[in-house]
Amino acid sequence: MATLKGPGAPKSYDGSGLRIGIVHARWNSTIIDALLDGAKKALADAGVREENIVIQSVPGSYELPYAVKQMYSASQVQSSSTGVVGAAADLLGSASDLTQFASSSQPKDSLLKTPFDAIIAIGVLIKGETMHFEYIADAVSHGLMRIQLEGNVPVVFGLLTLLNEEQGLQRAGIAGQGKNEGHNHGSDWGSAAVELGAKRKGWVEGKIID
Ligand code: RBF
Repeated sequence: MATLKGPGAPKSYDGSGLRIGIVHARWNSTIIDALLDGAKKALADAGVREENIVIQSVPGSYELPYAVKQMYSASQVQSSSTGVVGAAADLLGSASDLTQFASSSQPKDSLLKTPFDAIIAIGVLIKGETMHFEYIADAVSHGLMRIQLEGNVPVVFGLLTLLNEEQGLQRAGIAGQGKNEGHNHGSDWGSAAVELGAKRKGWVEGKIID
């Protein structure tokens, strides 16, 4: 039976001018690796160039919010020849949407040094016997939301909060004997990053892109 769940048929957005960051945890790496592959494939399918995808890993999901925040700051430093923009962004916190400083005259096919248009945070939390799961899931969810609202950059929520390993295999599309059952949510996250990145570029210029 067809399912009503999920983001629906994706509209296509042009990712060729976008720079996307991915930060992923290394805990539960089999599931992480599949999700990462799914996200990268969706980015490539939307035209995001490989050299404009910057990937960084951290030990566990708890490290994701801080790493996302610093990755974004680093990209702002890179976009400014003096490094002042990134430093200022760190100091200004919520007041900082400094994308207007990015060079918009760069050709689409070059290596971008602009601030990330979106960042995908990927982590896999599996419930254990203690309360760790609840604390980490809650802290990371709130942390990532805070970064996107205060930092003014789309942060895609790629955190799976699972009751068992099987749920993760299903959500990474690697369940079953053939390791190909389920749906890879990483691919949705890649599409979401391109859509939000493209829309954000419009919003910054006062345009509403459908
Ligand atoms: N990190 C994850 O990304 N997924 C997990 O399922 C996970 N489970 C953890 C369970 C325990 C008991 C502990 C102590 C840590 C766990 N972490 C997990 C790591 C956590 O996100 C973080 O990297 C460490 O606590 C260091 O800050």
